[in-house]
Amino acid sequence: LIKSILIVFVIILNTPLTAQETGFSDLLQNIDSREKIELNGMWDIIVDPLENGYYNHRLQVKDDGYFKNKKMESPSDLIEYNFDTSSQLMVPGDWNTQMDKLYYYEGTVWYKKDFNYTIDSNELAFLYFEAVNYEAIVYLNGERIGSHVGGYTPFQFEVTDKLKEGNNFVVVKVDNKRKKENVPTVNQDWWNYGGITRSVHLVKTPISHIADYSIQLPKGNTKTIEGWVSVKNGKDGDAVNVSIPELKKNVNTVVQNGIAKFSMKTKPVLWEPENPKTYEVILKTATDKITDQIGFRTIETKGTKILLNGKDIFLKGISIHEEAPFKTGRVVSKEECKILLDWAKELGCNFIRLAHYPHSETMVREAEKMGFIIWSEIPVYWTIQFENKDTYANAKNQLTEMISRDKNRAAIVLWSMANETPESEARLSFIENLVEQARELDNTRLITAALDTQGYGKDENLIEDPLGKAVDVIGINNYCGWYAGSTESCSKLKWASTYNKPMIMSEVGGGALYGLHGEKNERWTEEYQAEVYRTNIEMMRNIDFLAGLSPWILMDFRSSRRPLKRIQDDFNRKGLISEQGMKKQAFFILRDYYLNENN
Ligand code: GCB
Repeated sequence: LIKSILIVFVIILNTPLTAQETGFSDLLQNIDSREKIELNGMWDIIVDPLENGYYNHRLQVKDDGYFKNKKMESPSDLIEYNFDTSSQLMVPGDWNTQMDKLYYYEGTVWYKKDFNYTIDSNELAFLYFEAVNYEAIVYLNGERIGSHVGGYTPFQFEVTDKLKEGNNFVVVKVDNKRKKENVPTVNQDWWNYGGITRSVHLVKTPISHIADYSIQLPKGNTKTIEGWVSVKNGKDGDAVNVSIPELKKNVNTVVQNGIAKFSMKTKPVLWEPENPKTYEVILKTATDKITDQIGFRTIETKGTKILLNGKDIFLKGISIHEEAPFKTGRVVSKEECKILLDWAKELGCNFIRLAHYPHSETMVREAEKMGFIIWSEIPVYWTIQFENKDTYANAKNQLTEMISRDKNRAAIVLWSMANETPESEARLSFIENLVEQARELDNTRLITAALDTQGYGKDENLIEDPLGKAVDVIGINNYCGWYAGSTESCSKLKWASTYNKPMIMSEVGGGALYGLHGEKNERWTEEYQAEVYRTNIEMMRNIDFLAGLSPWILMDFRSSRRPLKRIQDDFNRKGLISEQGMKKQAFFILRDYYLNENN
């Protein structure tokens, strides 16, 4: 027993990383395990299409905009807004599906929330937003504390000195106007849901606290758990303890330049779809303690194969948008995540592509528990401004925030840099630079991008996009039988690749209105969609470098590109399941393929 009790290694590695060297900001990791005040619920809102609460009539930024949350003090006061008598919206949530008049709205909405705070001189406080689409300017007690761009990743501001004893108010200017230089750009095939779409917290930490950590197996090594813990407001030599009780491992290390590195020899049971094992990992400093559930696995490619824990795996997947089942709008709860994931399980999947932007941390964690391998991507979608340096900085920031948040999730094996981007020199170097950044931040996972089909309707499609060189796994979006070629032609379509790399058919499919029946050559019928699946599956059986697929898509989702009355009604109908949860015929075709073929 004594032998089996943990051995304490003090490992001070001679090349400590600094916070800068990890490439991440101080974004707090694992906010669920922190003490916090929830700021969810009803927020007062003012819809402001002219941004009257921000600019004066000369279009100069006001210093007494709506963020001041002013109230009339005497009957003669002129204040042309009042949060207290305004409408309200639920946070988390999009505004489009909460208020009829905001269904198509793209612009500014001001959000305000009051909360109570008791000052404690031993703690720091952070306003933490899980996501706001698209641009957020945040004010606390009337003072601007910062801004953030990008609709699907978390951000935070330390606000300790700005909080007051008792009542405080936070105001957020949320703007989802589409702009050419944005990521995504003006053109996207999903609804531009605006709002504070994910949860908001006031997170409390000790002054010297654990900000961030990375704890995973190194590439190709299943016998060493390695990582670092970044400690904010500590000093060199501060002790950090990392333990994994179930593995009887307990390591002491020390902080140098804000980071404590550690390494432990151990043989964890590896995370895999059939056994999504995670371990409780406890991180301690003299003042702080964080607990997380972490899984361990390796992921590599060998020729055209993907190897999970050294074993060849075929990814039986489905693409998913963050669209709420039954009510549409953004997914806001764990229950909604679980409905989507249960459907994917029923379909026989071991893999999900979370398109086209990072989904919520809840989604990723739930999927990990259920054993789904995950592809996670940033919204570098279609023709963004590849020449624009600011656009690059924006994309890079979204990539960094995605990896920062999810780097400890074993379920994520693929970071996707882009979707269907048009070939050009500028696009190539833009995405190559993102790939480089992703590898610098995380050299344990695979990098991919969904490429456009190259050469429709021929007998053979050759994959030769130069971007194929930069990625580990090639994603191909291919719509044989829908956008090009007849359904009969798909079964005969051949594929070749100039790269000796695994290929995932990251999209394939066609549309159908649930309940619409007819001949298999009649568009929009379930029979047509089923035939698309049947013939494309035949095609895929013949691709020897195919390592998986994630057809488009699990459930019908709202898109303003889809106006066809009585069929689309603002929905992309390529779902295998309708937005009301009804399974179409194609669902069962794909399910048979996943359950019955020995891939
Ligand atoms: C695509 C896009 C996806 C669209 C889909 C479609 O290639 O990647 O975002 O929704 O096609 O339905 O056209």
